[in-house]
Amino acid sequence: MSKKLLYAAQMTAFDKDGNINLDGIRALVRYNIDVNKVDGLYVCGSTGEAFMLNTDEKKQVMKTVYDEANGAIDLVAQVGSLNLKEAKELAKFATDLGYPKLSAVTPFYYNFTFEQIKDYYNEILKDVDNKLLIYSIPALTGVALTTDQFAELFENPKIIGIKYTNADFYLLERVRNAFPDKLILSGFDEMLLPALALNVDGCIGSTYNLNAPRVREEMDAFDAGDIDKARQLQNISNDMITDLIANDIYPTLKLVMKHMGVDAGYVKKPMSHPTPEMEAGAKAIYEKYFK
Ligand code: SI3
Repeated sequence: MSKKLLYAAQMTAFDKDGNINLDGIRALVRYNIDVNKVDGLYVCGSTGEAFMLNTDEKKQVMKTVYDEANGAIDLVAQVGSLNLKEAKELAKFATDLGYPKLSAVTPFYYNFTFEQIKDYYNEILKDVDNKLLIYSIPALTGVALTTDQFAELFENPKIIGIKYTNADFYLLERVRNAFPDKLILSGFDEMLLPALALNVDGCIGSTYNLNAPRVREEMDAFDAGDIDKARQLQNISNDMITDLIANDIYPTLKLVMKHMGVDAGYVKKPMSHPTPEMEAGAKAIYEKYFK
């Protein structure tokens, strides 16, 4: 078994009208535990389409995942929101449920100053007894924290690490070396191998819902020093990720899951519902990489 941690980013199943489908969510959790054998799930993140959910829906997702996992794996609740009151409410909700870790995306859209970002994290954590991973995803938020800024955020002892979804490997090297005791989880699935080389603790990603066994093998090969094998496996994964992105990744993840026997339903609009071409593309991805 790999010493590196493998987390799938939990998807949210919806019906055609965009209502959450709790049975679909449960089925996804079961698959990740029983078949993918992940170490944990990242709940209500980008892959969970959480930025399109209302507060009550986020709570239902968190509770459903928590109940279905039943203590079998680690769980991280992403509670970040532009509505700080909501972020605090979700942090308390997830903590009271029993989530062992929280995460929060850096606040985006309004070009917040670093002082405001720092205040946001400290506020989220003020009234909860829990730990938190900073969710850093500059390509979507426009917020690119520096090593010094991470250091300032880590002054809060409840902030234990970073979900690092960033292609800046110079920064990753700086951050890894500056904070050897922090938990750093790589967020771009297609860049896992270079992130492993920089000594991340593991990974969180959307494509691990489908591809976890291959990724576990890659991390085991890396740990065993078999870099050629790890590179070959990353190459297959990246061919698959390229095909997923070309076919529209969010709906296609769900379409491929269906071929694996898990009905994950639909994505939520304004994301696209599947066209016949997309369905054919998903079938081809399943047959090429998973059969
Ligand atoms: O749910 C989450 O927040 C994630 O795990 C996000 C994760 O970093 C994914 N990024 C996005 C924007 O969805 C990746 O897993 C990504 O889908 C993958 O690397 C393909 O580009």
